Amino acid sequence: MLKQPPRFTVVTLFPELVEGIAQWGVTGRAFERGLCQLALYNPRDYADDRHGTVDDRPYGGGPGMVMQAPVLDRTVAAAREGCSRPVTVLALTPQGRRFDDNMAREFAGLSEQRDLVLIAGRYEGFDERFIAESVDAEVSVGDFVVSGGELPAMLVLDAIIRLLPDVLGHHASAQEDSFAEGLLDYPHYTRPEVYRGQSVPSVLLSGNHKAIAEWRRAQSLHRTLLRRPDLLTAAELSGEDKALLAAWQLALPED
Ligand code: 9D3
Repeated sequence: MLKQPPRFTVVTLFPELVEGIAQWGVTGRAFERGLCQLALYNPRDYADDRHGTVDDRPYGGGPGMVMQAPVLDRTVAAAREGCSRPVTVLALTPQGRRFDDNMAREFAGLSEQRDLVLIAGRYEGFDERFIAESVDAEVSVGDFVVSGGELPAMLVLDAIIRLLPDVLGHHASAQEDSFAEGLLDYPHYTRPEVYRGQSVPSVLLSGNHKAIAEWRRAQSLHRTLLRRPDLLTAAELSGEDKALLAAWQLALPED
């Protein structure tokens, strides 16, 4: 049996905005190569009046509009029918579980068995009964406010698609391991060798591959210690890593 590629469905009032994920760059290539499929459903097409109404004023008053449950339920039902496997439905909301690398890996793995439907909202949000009725989990992409769920849905999809088998070449996927190790990247340089008085670190020109690997590891550790010390608790650290960090920590200002 030929394995079917994961199907990613996005429910959105702005399908043309989301389409870009299948048209550009690494994710575009993945769709082009048939490693995954994109389907787009517009709730406007499932409205029951001739104006294509999808929202209404909130019960209890207050600002903004709320996306109506019946039209969203009908749209998700149609999205399910477009899939040939069981479906997990995620709603992008500011109240959701915070998306991270672990969740991306969880959904990339899940996509071997199940198709994913992502619901992108506009206005103030969804009628809570739609979430109760049709949504398996709510996902947020971080503690900031954006104008709708489309960019969050694309961000989530991009992170998942990069992890699907064969999407990245062997070279790049080895690189990916360095993020899975939980450290920030080391600095990169290319030509010219001197730029506005700044030289490329000489070790990178030495041809000494062991020295280069050690320098890069130290740079990753140092930058993580200075910029994102919270990551160090979960990072995979060798004895040498820990010795370097301990030495640098002594020179760090206390807070
Ligand atoms: C006044 C309360 N606001 C909630 C924080 C209203 C509101 C603002 C923005 C409701 C929805 C939105 C649109 N945002 C999303 O749909 C969204 C989102 C986000 O704004 N931040 C982080 N992750 C996400 S996922 C979907």
